[in-house]
Amino acid sequence: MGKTLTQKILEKQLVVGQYEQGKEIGIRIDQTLTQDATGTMAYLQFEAMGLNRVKTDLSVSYVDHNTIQIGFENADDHRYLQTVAAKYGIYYSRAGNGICHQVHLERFGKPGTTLLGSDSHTPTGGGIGQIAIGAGGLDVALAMAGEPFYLTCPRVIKINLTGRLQPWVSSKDVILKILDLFTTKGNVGCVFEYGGPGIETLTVPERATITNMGAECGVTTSIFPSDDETRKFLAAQSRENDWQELSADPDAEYFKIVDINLSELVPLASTPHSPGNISTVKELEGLEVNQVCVGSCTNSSFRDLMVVAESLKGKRVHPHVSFVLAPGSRQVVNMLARNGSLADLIECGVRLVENACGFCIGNSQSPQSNAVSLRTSNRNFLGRSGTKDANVYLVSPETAAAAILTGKITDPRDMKMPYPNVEMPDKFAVDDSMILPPSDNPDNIEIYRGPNIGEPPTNDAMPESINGIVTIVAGDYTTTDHIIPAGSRMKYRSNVPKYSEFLFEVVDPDFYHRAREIKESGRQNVIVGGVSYGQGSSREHAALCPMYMGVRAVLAKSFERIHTANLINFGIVPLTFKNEADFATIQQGNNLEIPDIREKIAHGKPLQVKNTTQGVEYEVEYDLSERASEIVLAGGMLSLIKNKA
Ligand code: MIC
Ligand code: SF4
Repeated sequence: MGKTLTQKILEKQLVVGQYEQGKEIGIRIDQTLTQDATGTMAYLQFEAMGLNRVKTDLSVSYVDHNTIQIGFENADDHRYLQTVAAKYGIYYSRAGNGICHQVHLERFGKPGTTLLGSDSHTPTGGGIGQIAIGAGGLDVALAMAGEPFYLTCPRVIKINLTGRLQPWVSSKDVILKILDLFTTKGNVGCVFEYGGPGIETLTVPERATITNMGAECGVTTSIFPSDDETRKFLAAQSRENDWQELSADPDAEYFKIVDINLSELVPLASTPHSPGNISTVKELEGLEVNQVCVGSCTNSSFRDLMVVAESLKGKRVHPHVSFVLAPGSRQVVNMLARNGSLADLIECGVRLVENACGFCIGNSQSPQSNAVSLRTSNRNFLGRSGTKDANVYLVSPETAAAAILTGKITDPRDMKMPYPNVEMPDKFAVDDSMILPPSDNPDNIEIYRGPNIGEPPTNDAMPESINGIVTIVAGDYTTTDHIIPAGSRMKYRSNVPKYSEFLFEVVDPDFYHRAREIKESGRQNVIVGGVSYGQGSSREHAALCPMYMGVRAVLAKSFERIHTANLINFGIVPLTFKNEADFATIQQGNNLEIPDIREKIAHGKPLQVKNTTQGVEYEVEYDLSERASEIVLAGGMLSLIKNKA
């Protein structure tokens, strides 16, 4: 039987276990990336491991999230990151150089290798034929220390592309179609592997848009073969030597095959407040738009911004629309400047902002109250834009361009404009001067630590029994943006006690006070969640801050992959209801006892939960490998490492 591309790469990298669907495996990681918002904690954890240098082939530290710099905290963190990178053998991409995923694709991504990134959109690298996976910062720190990365050996789903995209329909519409088919839940442990004749019609940046936003389906990663298009892209980035041809065997067996005919796709949009709520643009037509934001790691390539620039050339932004553009990288903006498109955009009335995450993470450009905001980014969770009652729609650059001109949601195919034919350049404007290599004299580097940097907190071992209180009953699809907001709060990422004050701020601003009271009374906090708990980002603070507040268990209907791993890494046990109907019996403030939890997890025995307030008792389940049980019982990975030392 032939092999999928995923299997070929994972088998090559396998260091623990056997390639068997559903089993835990450990793989060697070739490359890592971090960004500043998750990176400070990741490097503090790396430092705590006591190594002199990273053990990966390549590690890159990007600064792209917290670049607004209101107050000293962000700039101090950047300086910390720069000195750590210089000392430990890490490349440092300075603020202003661009968004980690875009820059990594341009300058470092290598077909056939593995990349682990402390950001959930790391699968962008799948566009170039890399197995690129998002993870919590601690897992990335461990990978930098040469440890294997553990994952569930995936079920590989083939997405078979046929046909060709029609004018004004683009790769964003492909991934929105996939979100429509697969939704944001139920895909844990899967990989989307693309194939079929349609892939030849897509360039690497278009493929990367698709693999980037596969993250919203909750898959482990997404990957395209490495073919002649990949070679051309790498050659245009002056990196043809990094190319190798890679594809699945023709007789590879897949868990499932889903066909998508590109020729039949139409412009689509995610409607508020989930990337999985899909409508056609036609269905939304006429809705007045207040803001259009173009950029983010999903849609900020040269191709995407050229489509927008060409569509707007010689025209003016609609008077009711605020048009914001955040280019993906310095390379992209440089090329737009050189070919005159930047001037076209400025003439049109763009509000040009830094090459960074910016609006996408809600640290700037929050729209007005009740706004309709069209964005080319990948997440429209409640409150993420910084304006809680805003309605954010996720669209393609083409649909964004139409709304910039008309002030309404408009099907771009009806604009009666010629479709911009953007050719991929033979040579991109390569200039790595904003990527600083590590120091040749690491001993001379002193690490800078501003007052915002605290020690990463650790946890105590799991108690014999849990005698806890339900601090919150969170609903279905609770995302990490609900658990701990980013935006203007993100500057406290290096200061866990302070950042913890904002836990569940968007949905329940009193959470912190209740949790503190319970913790101070010597009881444990227990979080109860619905379906797909922990969707979205990789931010480990969604586990680290609850841990700091004394949360010991999360009991949910189901969990998403990265968040589960983060909970385990910080000594919080993820439990699921054996019978989902038991969820309805729990209320905030109930006493929950889990007797003999230590002993039972250690021996893999079933766990009983007693709700002594409601007088009910039932079984809950957990799916922990031997390795994961050991971590949870020790009180998290750092405690385990300390115990072993
Ligand atoms: C996001 O898009 O939500 C983020 C901000 O990039 C996060 C990482 C973070 O919270 O720092 C992600 O996607 O993992
Ligand atoms: Fe940055 Fe947004 Fe991409 Fe996250 S999704 S890495 S915040 S651009």
